Amino acid sequence: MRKTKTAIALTITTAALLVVGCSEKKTKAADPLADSGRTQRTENLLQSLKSLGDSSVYMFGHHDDTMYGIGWEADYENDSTVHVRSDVKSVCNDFPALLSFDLGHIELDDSVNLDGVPFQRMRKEIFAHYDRGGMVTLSWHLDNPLSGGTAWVADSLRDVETKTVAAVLDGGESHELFLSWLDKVADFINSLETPYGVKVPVLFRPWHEHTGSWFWWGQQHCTPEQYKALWRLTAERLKEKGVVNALYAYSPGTEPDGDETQYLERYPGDDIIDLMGLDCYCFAPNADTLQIARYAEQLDKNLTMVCAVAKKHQKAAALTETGYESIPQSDWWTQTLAPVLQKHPVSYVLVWRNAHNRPNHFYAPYPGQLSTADFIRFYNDSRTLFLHDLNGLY
Ligand code: BMA
Repeated sequence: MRKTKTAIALTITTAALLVVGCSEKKTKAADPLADSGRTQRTENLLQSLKSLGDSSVYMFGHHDDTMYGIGWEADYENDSTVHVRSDVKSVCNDFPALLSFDLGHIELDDSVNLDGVPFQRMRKEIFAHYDRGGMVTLSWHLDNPLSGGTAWVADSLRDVETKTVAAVLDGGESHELFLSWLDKVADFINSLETPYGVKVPVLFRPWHEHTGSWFWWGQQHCTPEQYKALWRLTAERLKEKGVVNALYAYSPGTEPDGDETQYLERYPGDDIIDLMGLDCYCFAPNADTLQIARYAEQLDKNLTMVCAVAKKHQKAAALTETGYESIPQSDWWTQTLAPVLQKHPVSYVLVWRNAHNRPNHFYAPYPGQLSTADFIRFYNDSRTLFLHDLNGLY
């Protein structure tokens, strides 16, 4: 039986109600544009995210949740989305409220993303999760358009790769190629139109963790102006290409260390960004208690600043990525993560993927995993929102 949740202060307008009835699917559902030029549902989702920031509850999210998990991979050929598997669901009998997918390699016209997930299946899962009443976010670990390498700067290509942002901007040698890559992203987001005529709203989160320097768009590889221009180019190109169903998330790493000026150094602007976030991981080999405590402190300090800045800028706020690889602490969910989160008005928390082909690279529990019992406690906490708790996000 599901827990009783505190009432969620979500803004629901009649026009925003999900249209999932079979008969309604046959006709084109109303999907009006708001004054912003985006669909009303997209604006409603933004309002819901902001409302979550005014309440003590937050959504739980998991990357690639329904695509694969420990010991299994979705049958990508099989069309059925009815019996979808999820490690999170196997543990608590509910889907995460938020699903996250990555567009890396869509720019190459590949049929599968950098982690082997077919884009066609991703599209299907996005529709399915929307129909279930859940929310979707998309990240983009795209390759390097200048060197042909990956999103991560390689030592052997460092001389070239650290010039990539300059190269993709207007006048740069990779500009045209990069525009064509942005167009592929726009095509994908535009293609998220249900058979009943609704463009599924998504939260797009490119250029993440830029305060570190491991990605080619990282701190040491471009100036603040270039980074901001990269964002502006992205948002403007998607708009030009007719994208009306995307919200945009800014998600630096922990390097600003609670400092607002540092956090905002490369902020592209209130006219582009809808949600301000933070990527902050728990690095504590062997469940070292001191390092776990340090993570909690770091998270607390950073979220204090991020939520204050988001409030000032009237943006939604979230813990856009977190997790403890392999979750070696049995009560990490309720004793480390939740106590910090409940102090901050975040709209959601997202943990990273449960890789099926990379030993110990998982961030959500699966049946039999050490933290399973604690995760169920976390699930039963009235402040955490899973799929069954949602009602009218759009
Ligand atoms: C990283 C790791 C990689 C993966 C990438 C994009 O954090 O999980 O294995 O390819 O994210 O999903």
